[in-house]
Amino acid sequence: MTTKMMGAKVQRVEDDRLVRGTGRYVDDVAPDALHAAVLRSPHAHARIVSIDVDAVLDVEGVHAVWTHEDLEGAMAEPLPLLIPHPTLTHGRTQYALAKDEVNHVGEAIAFVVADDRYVAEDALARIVVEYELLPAVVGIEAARTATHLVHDDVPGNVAARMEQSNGDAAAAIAAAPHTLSLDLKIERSACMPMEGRGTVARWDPDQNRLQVWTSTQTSTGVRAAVAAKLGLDLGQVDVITPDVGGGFGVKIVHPWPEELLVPLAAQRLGRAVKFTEDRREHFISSAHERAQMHHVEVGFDDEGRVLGLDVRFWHDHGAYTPYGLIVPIITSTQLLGPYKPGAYHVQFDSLYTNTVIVTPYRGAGRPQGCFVMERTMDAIAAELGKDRADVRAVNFIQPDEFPYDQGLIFQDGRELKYDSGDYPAMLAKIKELVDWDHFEDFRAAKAAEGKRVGLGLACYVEGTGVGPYEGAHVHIETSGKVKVATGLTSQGQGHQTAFAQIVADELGVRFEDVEITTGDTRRMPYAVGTFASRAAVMSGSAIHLAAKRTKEKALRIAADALEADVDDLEIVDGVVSVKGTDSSIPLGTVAVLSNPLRYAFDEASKAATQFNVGDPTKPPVAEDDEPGLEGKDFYSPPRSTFASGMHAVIVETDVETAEIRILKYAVVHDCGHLINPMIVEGQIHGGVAQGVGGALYERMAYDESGQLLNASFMDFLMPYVTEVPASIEIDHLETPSPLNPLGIKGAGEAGVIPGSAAFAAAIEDAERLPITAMPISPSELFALRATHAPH
Ligand code: MCN
Repeated sequence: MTTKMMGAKVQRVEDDRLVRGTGRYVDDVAPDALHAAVLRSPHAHARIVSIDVDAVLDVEGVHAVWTHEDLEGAMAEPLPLLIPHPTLTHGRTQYALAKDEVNHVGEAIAFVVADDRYVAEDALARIVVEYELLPAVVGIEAARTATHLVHDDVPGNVAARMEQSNGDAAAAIAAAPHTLSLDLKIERSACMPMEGRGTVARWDPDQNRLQVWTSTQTSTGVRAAVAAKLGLDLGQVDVITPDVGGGFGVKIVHPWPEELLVPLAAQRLGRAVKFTEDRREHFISSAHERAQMHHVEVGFDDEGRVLGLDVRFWHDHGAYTPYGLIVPIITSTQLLGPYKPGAYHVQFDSLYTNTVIVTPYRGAGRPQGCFVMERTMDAIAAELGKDRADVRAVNFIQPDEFPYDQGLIFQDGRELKYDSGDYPAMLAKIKELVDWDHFEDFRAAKAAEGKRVGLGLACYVEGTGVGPYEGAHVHIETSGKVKVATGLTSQGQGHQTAFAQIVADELGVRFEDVEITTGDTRRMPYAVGTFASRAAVMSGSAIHLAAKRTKEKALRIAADALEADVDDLEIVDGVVSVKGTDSSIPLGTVAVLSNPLRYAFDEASKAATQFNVGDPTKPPVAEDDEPGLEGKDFYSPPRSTFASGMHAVIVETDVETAEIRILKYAVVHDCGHLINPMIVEGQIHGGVAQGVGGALYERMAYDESGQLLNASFMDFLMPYVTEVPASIEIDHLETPSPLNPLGIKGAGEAGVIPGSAAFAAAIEDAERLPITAMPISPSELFALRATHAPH
């Protein structure tokens, strides 16, 4: 019997290659390419009076220098606004190269192509730009006062105001026996993939075709943007995404100016052209996220049951809104987590500031929402003197209440309806992992040693597997090897392994015989992309369906060859056989038979032999089938599926230095049926590391003039292996999703979501001080101690 692969802890097939340094990234492509470099604004807000590029043209080795004036047609128009929303009345996007005005330090102004990067950078230094400086709007407070405007025609710096409600929250709060209000803040941060952005393009003048290699989360998105902006047919553009050294959201197609300028340069110059982002560019000209301020009003009963919840928040959107309102909408809808408040009202303002644009960063608005909801739960427990886990439990949606409708509209425009989950069971598991009920004994023992410890808990849900669709193509070769293509891309999630597991199970072939290709529009031109923890649900389901289709075809052809009934056949280890007999045929031979060249199967030698005189009245393959042993299918979900999780952390806060040490980190996670628990746990580890960064270290330190003061790894504190918990205890719960054939939910972002909420709770528990803003550093904790009496 073939071993069942779904659910097995299979070692990732991609790692050997990547760890040995034989991965192939965009920068490895086309070593003969010309190099591009970008002149970026040194000012946060300025009008461009003039740009003089004359001195550049004399530089030896320079092939092109462009400003906005050199762009034509659609390239001279602003970049697309990807996800428009009716409430986004003042959406703005940047130009590929700034026209008239710059709105953040790092905005692209001029583009140089030269023999190499050194020449290109030297050439940039010769460009003279005259600026008229304008006042910079930095931070949410400055944006709200609207003393100065980022965009002249956007009153109050408000890109959009949006509200949603389920019930009358104000009335419920007014009538509640207890009320509280909280002000909560999360600072701006960003993802830092090891590989920055990068694009290479080559124009083939004979075929009028463009080939683009780009480090992206969506090859098809780049293809569509490049074709539209350069006035080409989709069929003239191939986008290939080789290995990607991390994306974490920043590589979802924007498209980035360089992803358009590089192909244009390749087309205009007839040479391969390359752009590779450096780390400083990543800080000042890619994207950030997280910065939000929230005001919460909550009304609750004696048990801590939330009767009414009103959340007002302000989202720092940076200089432009390429992604519409996706991040604050996610906060506003997924903030509710596993809970069912009696009534809920939420309103947010999305504000422009003269800082780097905001696009989704792993978790995308959920870490903020989770922070708000979980701080609220802790505040309720403190107010009532109740156990923090008990307060959560009385607010949980119960297992028999699914599907549960939160009465809101999700970011995909569909109803916010949770499909499945078991939050009470999850709470029981996480309590066990950290010995919740005996924590006071632990605290007392530590106190006796003069140490201060605290325990924090945070719960969340995550809408995953968002549509509209993903597809897959499965092809069985005559060798019996199975080649599978799906259009979304991989940034390190282990798709080649997990998807091969799905194929091996469905087709009955050996895992080793399956090869997965992602992110190549030549193989799969129709696809959406890898973001929003959607690959497992979307491509996983499509691959399963395509494999099923291919298997059915294989069985039809094999039945013909073996003169057996399809229902009597089975495929094990890549061999089709008549159950209970020794009559069999390898899948590779079935592939041979599927060829219209009309082969015959020789039962004695178990080989396919070609003959030319077969019965011309008989179809080459089984009735109604197309030739070739392959199958294609697409999967489109009815709505998102809701994964969930709970994290608990135990910290020690140094009594003298306020240093925060992690003593234990535990996770219970439910992403439905697990394809590969080892991969999911790896995803959780990575997410927790980013959660630790967001809670304790990472923030973008802008000064008042809009200069980013810590735009390097010397100054921006990312947790190293020394700061991440050495061991993270993980337990799984599997409540299958009824929305897809494999019963899976996404897992890619889960680890990061509750980080700030859990650490804030643990530090508050250790210190008996209100923690209302994250991240928190030892010096900030130290200062808090000085200004607050412990509660
Ligand atoms: N998986 C599984 N069983 C499940 C669910 C998922 O075995 N029930 C596996 C999947 O097969 C896949 C991995 O877990 O190999 C993550 O699956 P999924 O939740 O579908 O997430 P995506 O593959 O769509 O990845 C996107 C997600 C996001 S949104 C960000 S941001 C992120 C993340 O993945 N960026 C990453 N994880 C990352 N990991 C790496 N190494 N690099 C990034 O840039």
